[in-house]
Amino acid sequence: MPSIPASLPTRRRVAALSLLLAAACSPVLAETHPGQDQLVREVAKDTGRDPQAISALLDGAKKQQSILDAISRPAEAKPWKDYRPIFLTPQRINEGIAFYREHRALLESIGKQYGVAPEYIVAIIGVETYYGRNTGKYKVLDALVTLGLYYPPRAPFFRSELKTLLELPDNHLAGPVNTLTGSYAGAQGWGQFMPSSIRNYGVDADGDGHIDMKNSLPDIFASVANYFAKHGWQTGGLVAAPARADSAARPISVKDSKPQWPLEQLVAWGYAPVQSINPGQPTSLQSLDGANGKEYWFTFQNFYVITTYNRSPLYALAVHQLAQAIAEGAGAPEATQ
Ligand SMILES: [Ca+2]
Repeated sequence: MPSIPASLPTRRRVAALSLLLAAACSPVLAETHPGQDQLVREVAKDTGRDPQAISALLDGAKKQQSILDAISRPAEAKPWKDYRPIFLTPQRINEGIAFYREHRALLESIGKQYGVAPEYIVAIIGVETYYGRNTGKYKVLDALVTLGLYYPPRAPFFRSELKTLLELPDNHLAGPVNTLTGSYAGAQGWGQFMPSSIRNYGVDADGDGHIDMKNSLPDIFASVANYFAKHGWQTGGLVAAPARADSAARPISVKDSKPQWPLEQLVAWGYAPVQSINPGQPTSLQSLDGANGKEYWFTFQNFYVITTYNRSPLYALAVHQLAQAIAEGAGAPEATQ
């Protein structure tokens, strides 16, 4: 509370004091969600928007138990042999090939512009949303309010995403904030971008002044390509390649998929490439339980980039294999691979 200058005449001091008291004593409206008022203050300060309008938006959001249940479920720890068949189905491959063919000109032009092989753009949206079919049924605002304000284990991350959502300019979203739908984690559109990814990597590729991750294919393709490019995708670089382990191969476990040895080091440890690869190529290794036993994969920078989209190496390998199948089926240009 600000102090009242002592130099004011008494009458005015009394008036000022009663005003302050009135402000202090006015009934505090209970917030709909814990921490809502503080969040509203922050968003209003950052954006200059009307706090009442921001608060009204949040008042309309609902904490949903189904979202808390979904995020609390133990992480799927499927082995590769059970994970791969979910994504590498004939239907998903064939639809990917048809999708690539249908949008070939746009995909290849955007792929070229960003230096990203277009089949990986298609594979990402194929794995994330089945080529835009399943973009999620949860209200994004409910998802981020629930996880940002009612789920302490991940609250810092999701509260920050909620704040970003509330601060995004209108022309970064597919519609009014309270109408958006997405995953239980608040990811939106064909590429399932979180609000911070829309802010940092979203692209208005069709030039209509609007980043629309749900209704504009140019925006969707370019945003995914831009995400990859900004995370270090190497144009024409390798993603993953099968390896053979000899019986004395040194067991390798890696913390993440960042390439950390020249290929020849892994060769010295007992892993041999099946195809010809530059011995100096920065490489990492994945050992997976495949349908026919142990599988070994050399992985490279572009594999690591896919894991920045989703940290699971199984996800990255599924995207890679789907991309390869689509490229082969659709006759993607080798120049961009
Ligand atoms: Ca646009």
